[in-house]
Amino acid sequence: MKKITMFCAVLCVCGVAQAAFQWTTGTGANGHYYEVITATELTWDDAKAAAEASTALGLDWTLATITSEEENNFLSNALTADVKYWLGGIQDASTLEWSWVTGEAWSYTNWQYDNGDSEPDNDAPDQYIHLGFSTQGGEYPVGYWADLKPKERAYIVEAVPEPATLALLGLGGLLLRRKK
Ligand SMILES: [Ca+2]
Ligand SMILES: [Ca+2]
Repeated sequence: MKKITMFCAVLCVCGVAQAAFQWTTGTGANGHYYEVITATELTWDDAKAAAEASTALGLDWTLATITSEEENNFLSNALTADVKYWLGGIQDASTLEWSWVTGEAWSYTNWQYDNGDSEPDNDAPDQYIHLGFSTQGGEYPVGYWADLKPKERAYIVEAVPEPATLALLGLGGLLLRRKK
């Protein structure tokens, strides 16, 4: 948690962000904002919709994508609740190809592999990645991925700041709610 800069989104009137944090230090730091939502568990589709409807910090949010080992470690270290989290990964039901909701390249993966029971097991209707997290270890060790049945779960969202938005935040974010 030391590497996480915490922000209090006091200007957020709706959407998901209540305590977004930014990845600003360490190898691979991308400046993106993230929030881990555990208070309201949603289905993957509803979590995706909630993320994309958010206007928190004046940014465009999506379900989080993990495209490097560093990002995987950063987010794993940010998790505190012993639950499973939706990420923005989805599998094509016919081709079984995986993709990120953002269109980012599908390259880095960190699928769970435990005693010969490997993920993704493509066991329909498992089709959405979750970032496994358990303080107990075992079936879903911290930071490992699995495709999982689309029930209600916690989720992680991500936003890419724009330079203009950062400037506004530097001024206190007072302009974020100005009328269109
Ligand atoms: Ca990402
Ligand atoms: Ca599975």
